[in-house]
Amino acid sequence: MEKIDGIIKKTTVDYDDFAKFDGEIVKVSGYIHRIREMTGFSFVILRTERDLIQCVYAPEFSDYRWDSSLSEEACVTVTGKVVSSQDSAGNLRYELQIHDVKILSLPAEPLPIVINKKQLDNISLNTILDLRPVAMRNPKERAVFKIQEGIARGFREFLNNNGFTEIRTPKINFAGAEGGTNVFKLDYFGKQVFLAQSPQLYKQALVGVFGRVFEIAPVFRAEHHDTSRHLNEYISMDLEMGFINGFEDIMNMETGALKYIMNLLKTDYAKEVALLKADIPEITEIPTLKFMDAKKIIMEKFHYTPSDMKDFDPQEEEMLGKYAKKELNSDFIFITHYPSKKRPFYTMDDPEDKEYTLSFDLLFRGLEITSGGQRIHDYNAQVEKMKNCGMKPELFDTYLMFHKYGAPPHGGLGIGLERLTMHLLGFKNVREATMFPRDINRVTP
Ligand code: AMO
Repeated sequence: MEKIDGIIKKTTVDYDDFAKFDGEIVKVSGYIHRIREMTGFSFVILRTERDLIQCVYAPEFSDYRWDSSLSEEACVTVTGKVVSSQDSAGNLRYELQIHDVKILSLPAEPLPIVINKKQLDNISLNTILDLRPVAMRNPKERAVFKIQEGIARGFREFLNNNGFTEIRTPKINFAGAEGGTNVFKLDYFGKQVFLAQSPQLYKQALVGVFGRVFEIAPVFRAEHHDTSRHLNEYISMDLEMGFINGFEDIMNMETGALKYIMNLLKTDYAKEVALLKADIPEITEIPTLKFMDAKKIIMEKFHYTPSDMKDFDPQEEEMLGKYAKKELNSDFIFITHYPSKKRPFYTMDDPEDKEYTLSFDLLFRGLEITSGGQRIHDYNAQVEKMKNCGMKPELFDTYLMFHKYGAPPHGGLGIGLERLTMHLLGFKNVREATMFPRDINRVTP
C-alpha cells in the first residue's frame, strides 16, 4: 500500500550541491534556457529555480542522442555526470556532461520575447509588464522578486524573533482607515463598503489582544495619477506595538528590522544581490531630523522654495536623501514631528506643540518608504480628534472599543514593500519592483 508522508522530496540536485557529487551521475530538472551548437558538441544551459547550469552534449559521453524536437523553454530532466573545472579567476565551477534528457513538455510556440540574454534588452517596461509571467523567467527579472521575498521574509523573521504575532485583517471594510479621496468604493450586496487602505484600525485593536502584532498584506489606494511611485494595490508591511515609551521605540524597531533584512539579503540572497549588483546599505544607526528642521535645510542648503510647508514633494524628499548621504553618511533618514494637519486622525499630537505630531516617515535614498508614529490611546482624546477631523465617531464603535476598554500607549508603522525594493535595486519606477502592478491604466496580467 502506498503511504503519504506529507513531503515531496526533491529527486534532483541543486547546483549548490554539485561539489558533493563531483564525478558522479545526477539528475537536474529545469528549462532549456539556451542551446549553443559548437563543432562536435553543444552547450545546453539549463535554468533551474535559482541557477543557470552549463550542460554539455557530445555523442561520446553516452548512448543518448540529442532529440531535435528539444527547443528553448522545453521542460526537461537531465541526467549527467558532474565535472569540475577552473574558471579564469581560478574558481571551481561545475558542469554536467549529458547522459540523458527526459522531455517533460515542449513549448507550443516560441517565446514572444528573448529572455535568455543577460537582461531584457530594448524591451519597454510596458511590454515586460504585459508579458510578466514569461518575462520573469529572465534570471535578472526573477532575481528582483527573490530579493523581494527576502525583504518580506526578513521582516517576518525579525518580528517573530521579537515577540510579535502575525495577524490577518479584512480587506473589505466599513470605512477607509487613512482618510483622503484615494479609497476604492465597493458595492457589497447593496451597501457601500471600501477596500482596505491599510490595516490601521485592526492592527491597533489587536494590540489590545496580542501586545505586538504585524501583517504583510495587500492594501488598496485609488491613486488617480500615473506616477512612478504610486500603485493602486501594494504590499504593506505593518507593525504595531503596545506599552511603548514613545514613537522612538517604533523607529528603533524599524532600524532593527532593516538591519536584519539587509544581513539576510547578504547571506541567503547573495546570488541575486550579485546578479543585480544590488547596493545593500550598511546600517549602523539611522539619523533623525525634525520636520521643520528638514524644511530649513531644503530652503537654506538647496535654495528651494517649498510649495507646501505641511508636507514634502518628491524633489524635497530627494534633497533630504542627498543631505543624509553627503552630510550624515546614511542611506536612510527619519523625519519626525510632521504637522498635525497632514497626519491621520489616530496620530498623537506632540504635547509640547499640538501643531505637530509624534510621528515620522523614513526616507530611503530620497524616497518615503515608511510612515509611522505614536497613536492616541485615550478614548476621549480619540473621540475628540475624530470630531475635529469631521468624522462621526459613532461609525467607528468597533475601532473605539479598543480605546474604550483600555488601550496601552502604542504605535506602529507601515512600509511599502515595492518602494523599498525599488530603491534598494536602484529602479526609477515602482512597477519594476512589482510583480503584477495595478495602476490607473493596468489591471492585467
Ligand atoms: P501611509 O499611507 O503613509 O501610512 O503608507 C505607508 C507606506 O506605504 C507606501 N505607500 C505606497 N506604496 C505604493 N503605492 C502607493 N499608492 C502607496 N501609498 C503608500 C509608502 C508609505 O510610506 N497606516 C499608516 C502606517 C502607520 O502609521 O502604521 C499608512 O498606511 O512606502
